[in-house]
Amino acid sequence: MKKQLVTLFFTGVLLQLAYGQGAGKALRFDGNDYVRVNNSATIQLGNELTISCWVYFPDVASGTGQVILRKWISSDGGWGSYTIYRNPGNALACNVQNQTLGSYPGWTTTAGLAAGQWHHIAFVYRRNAFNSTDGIIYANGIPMATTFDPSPGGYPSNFSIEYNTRELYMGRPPTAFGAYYTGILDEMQLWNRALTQEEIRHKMCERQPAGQSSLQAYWRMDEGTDDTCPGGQDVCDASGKGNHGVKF
Ligand SMILES: [Ca+2]
Repeated sequence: MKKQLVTLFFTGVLLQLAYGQGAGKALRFDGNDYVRVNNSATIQLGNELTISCWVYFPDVASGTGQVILRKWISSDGGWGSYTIYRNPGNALACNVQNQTLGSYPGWTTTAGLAAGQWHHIAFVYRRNAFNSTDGIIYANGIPMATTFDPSPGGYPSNFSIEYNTRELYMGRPPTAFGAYYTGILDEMQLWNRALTQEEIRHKMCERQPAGQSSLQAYWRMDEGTDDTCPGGQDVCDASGKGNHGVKF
């Protein structure tokens, strides 16, 4: 599909210089760009998940939460199954939600990430104790200190992440709040299990083979040219699960 905006372009040199991982190109979001991925059973990650990617923030964010990634539940995106935000001060905020229960337990890092350099980030959630220990946010393989907010709806023992057929978006906020993401993303991975710290530290610098049973989506963002994925889509899923995305 031909939906490219000129403001959505590619970089790659920075990443190679910064980490030498040979990750090729990345996707830059200039504040009105986003990627849409249609729903599939494989991106409904269950109640145990890991979301990881490389980020580059050009500055220190001051405004309301920028959406790095969110799988929508409601039609306006006000509810989302799982979300990663870039918050003011370049703090990271992650949550999981159940709209029916009115529950959205979330974790926010107490420190922000430095602007002008690459970081590897990961959000690991495992429904287990129904308290703060169920979520961990890593930066560069190290767990960050977080504050936990069980939400006004609480984090009840019947909590289950709510999933439906709504799309997943990278960069796009809900209609009513938040902001478009400004920055670069690369090597976004969705797993339907909680990776260990050791796994995160190993995988952050290695290319993942396709066909791993728990790797549900893997956007390497190396395409450089639109319409090159199966179905004429733009952001190819290298997991083998077919969750290709379209740029807007
Ligand atoms: Ca890449």
